[in-house]
Amino acid sequence: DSEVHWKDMLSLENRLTEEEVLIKNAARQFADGELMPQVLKGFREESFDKGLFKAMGGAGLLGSFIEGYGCAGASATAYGLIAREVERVDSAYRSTLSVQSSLVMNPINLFGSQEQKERFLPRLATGELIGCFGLTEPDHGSDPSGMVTRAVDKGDHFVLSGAKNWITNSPIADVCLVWAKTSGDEKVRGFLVERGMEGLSTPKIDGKFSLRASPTGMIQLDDVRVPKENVLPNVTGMRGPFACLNSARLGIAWGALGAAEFCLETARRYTLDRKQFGRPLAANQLVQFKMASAMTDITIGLNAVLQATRMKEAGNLHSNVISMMKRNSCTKALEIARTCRDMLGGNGIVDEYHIIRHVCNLEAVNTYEGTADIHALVLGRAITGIPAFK
Ligand code: TGC
Ligand code: FAD
Repeated sequence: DSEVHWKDMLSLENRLTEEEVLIKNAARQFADGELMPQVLKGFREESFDKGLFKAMGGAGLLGSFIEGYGCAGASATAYGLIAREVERVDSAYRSTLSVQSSLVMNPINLFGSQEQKERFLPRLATGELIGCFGLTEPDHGSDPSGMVTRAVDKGDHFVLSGAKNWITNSPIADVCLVWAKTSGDEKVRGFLVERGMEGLSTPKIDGKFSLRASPTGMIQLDDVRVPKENVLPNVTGMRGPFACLNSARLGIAWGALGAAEFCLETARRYTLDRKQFGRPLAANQLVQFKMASAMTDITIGLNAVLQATRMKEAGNLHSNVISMMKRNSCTKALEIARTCRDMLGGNGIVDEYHIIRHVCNLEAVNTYEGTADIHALVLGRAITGIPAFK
């Protein structure tokens, strides 16, 4: 029918496997049934129900691309489809999913010892444990390799000191994956810092106008003693955190377009129903033009990210492509959300219509995991060979 036609003009759905379609449908059902009913309260009151982790885990959404340890072992595309469905509701809930799956479970799976995998992965998969990822510091955001958080080798343990800033879910996390430089060799390593370790504190950042439905905080490390069995043994250098970001950024590239799809569908319904000057708003050329542009960006964007996740599955995806996808999806989604907000007039700024919430959220999504401009510079380096950020 015509509705399916305008929503999927390049037949993306036909290029999904049967399993991916099932996962997508299950994620949609979960997002509508479990997330949508609580999002207004979550955003208004900056509240987050920890039970959400267990619900996501129960639905098989956490670490979905990992084999074993209670995870689904599904494709990279399936992970993207889950992100798309969850972010239709709210970017903060997709953030929760991204951090737990790509930034905490993924590095433990890729770089952890067998003992670490068995100790952490099954409970992170069920949502019994909550993880967070500490890379950004107060003085190092876009340039994380300049980090100053240090780990001093004391024989059977390390002593960690420093601070991480802007950390999704740090205030409620049971385990914080902290990236720090070890004294002596000055190499970056990953440390699994557990709640209860002396000297660890995770204060919440207040006053956010974006991603209010998930807590963001700091990780403060005041001479925290971390046993050696909590160091990720199989990675050193920035390759560690960047491998995590490559996975998360691709999920965001799918997810942000999910938010844009929701905004377009809402604006379409609204402008078909609302009449001004005696006819539906949707009958105006200006309104149709805006919706045509939004639909074009969403369709092309989704098909591009599908191609990228298929390249990842085939093992030939370069991180420059991930930069292109992350930047394109986020800037386009933000622009679409703003335009759709405008099409709802006064109602566009009311949270019950949801679009203003997506606008506010997408501002942060456009900034975190590498800002839109930083990803442009990555592409600029690919084109010219000159790293402009150095
Ligand atoms: P530099 O820091 O000099 O690079 C060091 C080494 O890392 C390699 N590398 C990568 N490897 C794989 N994939 C990538 N995407 C990589 N990017 C860099 C690089 O090749 C080098 O290797 P080696 O062996 O030569 O030492 O970095 P660079 O000069 O290559 O890149 C600079 C820049 C600006 C691109 C990078 O620093 C960057 O991406 N900055 C943005 C910072 C960022 O994304 N932070 C994210 C924090 S986490 C977060 O925001 C979570 S929000 C989650 C949520 O709530 O959903
Ligand atoms: P800055 O690096 O100070 O950048 C400020 C501005 O300057 C930006 O517009 C940027 O594009 C521009 N800029 C910087 N360098 C250059 C340059 N060389 N040339 C041109 N322009 C430049 N981090 C984590 O580690 N874990 C998390 O879980 C996490 N969650 C987050 C959640 C939220 C809600 C937010 C807002 C951030 C989160 N972050 C997290 C941090 C995020 O990754 C950083 O905010 C981001 O990388 C940008 O760093 P910054 O905020 O320090 O900005």
